[in-house]
Amino acid sequence: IFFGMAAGFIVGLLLQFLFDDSGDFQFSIFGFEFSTYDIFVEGIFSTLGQIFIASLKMLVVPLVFVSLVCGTSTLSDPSKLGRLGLKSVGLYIVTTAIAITLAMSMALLVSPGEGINLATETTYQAKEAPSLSDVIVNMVPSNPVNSMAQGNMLQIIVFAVLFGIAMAMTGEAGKRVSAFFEDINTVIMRLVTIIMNLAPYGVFVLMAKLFASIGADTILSLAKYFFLVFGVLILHGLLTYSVLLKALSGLSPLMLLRKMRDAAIFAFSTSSSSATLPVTMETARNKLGIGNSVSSFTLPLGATINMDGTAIMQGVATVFIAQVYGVDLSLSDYMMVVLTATLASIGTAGVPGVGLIMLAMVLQQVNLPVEGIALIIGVDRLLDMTRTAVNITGDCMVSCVVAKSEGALDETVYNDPNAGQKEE
Ligand code: DAS
Repeated sequence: IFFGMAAGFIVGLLLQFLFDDSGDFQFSIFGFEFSTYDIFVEGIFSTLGQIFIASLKMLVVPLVFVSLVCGTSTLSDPSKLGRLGLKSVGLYIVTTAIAITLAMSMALLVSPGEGINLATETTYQAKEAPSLSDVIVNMVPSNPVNSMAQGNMLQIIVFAVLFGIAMAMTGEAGKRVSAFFEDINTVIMRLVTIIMNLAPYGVFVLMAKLFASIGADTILSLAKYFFLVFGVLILHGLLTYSVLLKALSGLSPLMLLRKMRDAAIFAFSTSSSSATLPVTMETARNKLGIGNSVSSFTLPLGATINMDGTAIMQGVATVFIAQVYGVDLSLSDYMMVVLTATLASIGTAGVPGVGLIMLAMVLQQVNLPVEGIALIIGVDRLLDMTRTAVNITGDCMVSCVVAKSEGALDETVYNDPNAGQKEE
């Protein structure tokens, strides 16, 4: 997968160089105008990339529902579910709050927005975000089939947990249904590994398409903002998670980072936590030794509500936009940003670009001009890829801590550097 990513990056830059300097090669067949750029980048790479992402997303709803039903029904006592919920949601909120506080402090140190007065001709139309009470009411699925059809992750999680608890309480019938779901789960995990075999090619086309089309000049004009977000993401992903994992579970941080490589590359190339979920769950189970009863709950939940990387972008972007528009934020404004961004991440699913919608909410909260988002949209795609990789790493770090505390982590698997590698 790594070589697929590297090859895509090189081919993408080559295509960008080829097209930029020698201009696009136009030709017509039977009166139809064609251009090599359209055929290669917009045509082949884009289409194959979309097929790859769609094939990953195809598995998300069945995998989350079935593995969560299995995970919940095998819980010895439902009260364990309450503990799981409290521990995971609690840790997710804490890591997100740390992330955005770190981001804003670094931004205030570096002040990326100073001296920039980019005129923004385009305005950004903010989408209204649900209030917290709406989010809670919306968690209960009025029609579970519809929730699955729409891919409403929180509703699927609620229905699967209730269904699993009911199964655990239904004696013989429940045991038969549970065995049936276990078999389906095995088949779906097999599907995940089949699709993962396509990964090198899928990652290649996604990277080639991106690096053939991203404008290098956009990055230069926002270099300070771009590299500050990138730097805080790496700092949080490597340092914060390592300190928390070591302190809360005693597990080796290096082993976690080493085993997250494939899932992180998936997240980086797809920019979607939910599309990466099948790979994250396969990693948790086969490489980190996390029991299904924990990972089937904490990972889908994490992909939906835990977005530390996104919170980091929001922290830096808020300071950046305040500085560009010459607005001085007070300490209470910064506290409001931490609270809003932490709660905002609970209400939005893990899909590409959701970070910008949440950023609009945060900016509105502190009366900053939402159109400031137009300043950073140009470089957001690359940052989205990096922060999605941080998002899922945070999900796995918390899952390890929770699993260890619940005695549901197999440390021989966790400490085995080759665990979960495909049989040679
Ligand atoms: N791409 C989002 C995710 O899937 C993160 C974001 O948009 O910031 O996690």
